Amino acid sequence: MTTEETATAVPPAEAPAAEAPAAAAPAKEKAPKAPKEKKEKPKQEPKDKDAKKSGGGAAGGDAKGLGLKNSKKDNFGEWYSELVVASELISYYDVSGCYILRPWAYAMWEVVQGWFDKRIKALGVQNSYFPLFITEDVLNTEKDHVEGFAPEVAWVTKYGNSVMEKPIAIRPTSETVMYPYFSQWIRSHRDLPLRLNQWTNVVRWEFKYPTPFIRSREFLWQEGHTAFATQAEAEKEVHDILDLYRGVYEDLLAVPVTKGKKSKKEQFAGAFFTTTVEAYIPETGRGIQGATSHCLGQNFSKMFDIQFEDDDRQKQHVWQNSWGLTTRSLGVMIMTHADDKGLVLPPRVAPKQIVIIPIPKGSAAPETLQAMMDKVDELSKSLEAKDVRVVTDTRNNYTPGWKYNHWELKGLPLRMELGPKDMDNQAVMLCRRDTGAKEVVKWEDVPARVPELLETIQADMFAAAKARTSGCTEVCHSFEEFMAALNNKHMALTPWADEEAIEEEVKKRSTTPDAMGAKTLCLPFEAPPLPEGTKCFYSGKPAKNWALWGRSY
Ligand code: 87F
Repeated sequence: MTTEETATAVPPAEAPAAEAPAAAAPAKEKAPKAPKEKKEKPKQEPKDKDAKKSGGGAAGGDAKGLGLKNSKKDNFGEWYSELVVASELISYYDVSGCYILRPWAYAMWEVVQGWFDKRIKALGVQNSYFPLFITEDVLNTEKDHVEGFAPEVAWVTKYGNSVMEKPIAIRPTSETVMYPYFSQWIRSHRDLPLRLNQWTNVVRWEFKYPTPFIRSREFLWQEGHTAFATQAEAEKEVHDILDLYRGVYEDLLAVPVTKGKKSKKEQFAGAFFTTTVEAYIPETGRGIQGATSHCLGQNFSKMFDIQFEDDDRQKQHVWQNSWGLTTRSLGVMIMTHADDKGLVLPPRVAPKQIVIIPIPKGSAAPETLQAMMDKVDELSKSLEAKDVRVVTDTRNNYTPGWKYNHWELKGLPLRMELGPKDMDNQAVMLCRRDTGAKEVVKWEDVPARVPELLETIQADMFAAAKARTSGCTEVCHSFEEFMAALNNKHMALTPWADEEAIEEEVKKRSTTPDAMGAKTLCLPFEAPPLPEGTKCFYSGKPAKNWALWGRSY
């Protein structure tokens, strides 16, 4: 059991809360263009109010008892910045574009890691670790592909007071780090497939406006790098991994994504082809790349001389893939589900899935109080035995109302209340974070009902997000329809003749004084039929496939 307990006794619901203990926030937080973190301080509740009705006021909240000052609908950017700090996911840091992932955020990253790691190992991938630093010479082996990215590479140029003889790059990605060793380790077909992954940080000195999780100069990710004897094996893996990425988003984070291929213009320059999962944020009307799985073909094996001897003793270049998923996934999940009261976490990724809050009467006799506390303990243990992640909040210096707001801000999928009436009825009240729906459950039914309800919440959150995204995707057959969809903050699904020059033109023509141009997010693998004679929405030429377009992050 995890408990937020600071003392054994619980305060009466109708008594004003005592002064809060100091919150963990440091005194000074530099947050360039972002809200300052506030010290957590429980609001005092009126004496005569029932705890269930009173607002309390969450950490960083306002007097009305709402979790956040900004609203998701009216000022999305400010809402998001305020949310990630108030819910204790992020602290701003004095290097611009870098953020501290606090335990609440890191615990979710660990869930994502655990989910994905288990599955790639089942496919035969092994974890390893390669160094953070890259010499200039090695980075330049891949010059053609690095060129476009060069402005983002960070360099170490000094140690102590001395200037480095040769500056050393900090990895923005590890192709150039790993592939020289692939070349050494792969000799014969018996050394294949070689399938490595690493969980690391990377640094890309971006100049676009940074956003916690979504775009930061240092971020956490996994990068998979694999080598095969045949194209068929490599291509199979590209799709296996892409489906795992879909699983991370849809099955774990309850975020709908579209699987597809990147257009030639949008794919990784070093790739033979790039596949992607694309998500969408309705409030901003922008698509966002969730993760990518590349088939590199033999491009890198030719550059890095990675060859094997086949059965006939013939030398052949290996087929390679690379694939990556970052902490951005958490940002997309947060943006998708959170509301004006705070985070709304899908049960499967929530570090804690249910909070149990006792609500004793102020006048309760010590035995009555003890009986309630014993029940909290018993219920908690019975849920933990079912692998439910439980926290009990028996702190006596916060009122129940304040606690409700606090745990709503943190996004716990369920709250369990246990008051004097519930004790009499041998029941608890369960309250859903996603819908606010409440239900009374008998004590004996709790261990079965809670896990079932958590799965229902998970499914309902995904279904709701999927319905929102589907409602924001418009099939367009002309540029006029296309612009109307974009201006409606929607994505456009169009028949497409797949011409790079046209994609450039569409981007330019869809750029307005206050909105960026649209690009292809992907050519979806699942799309409506494309009857013979269907014309490209822009050029009028015969369409080759469907393209999903949108303004994007
Ligand atoms: C930034 C600086 C230098 C992206 C960069 O997508 C190089 C690069 O190569 C760079 N930003 N990329 C492409 C990364 C390709 C690939 N690497 C492995 C992935 C997935 C994981």
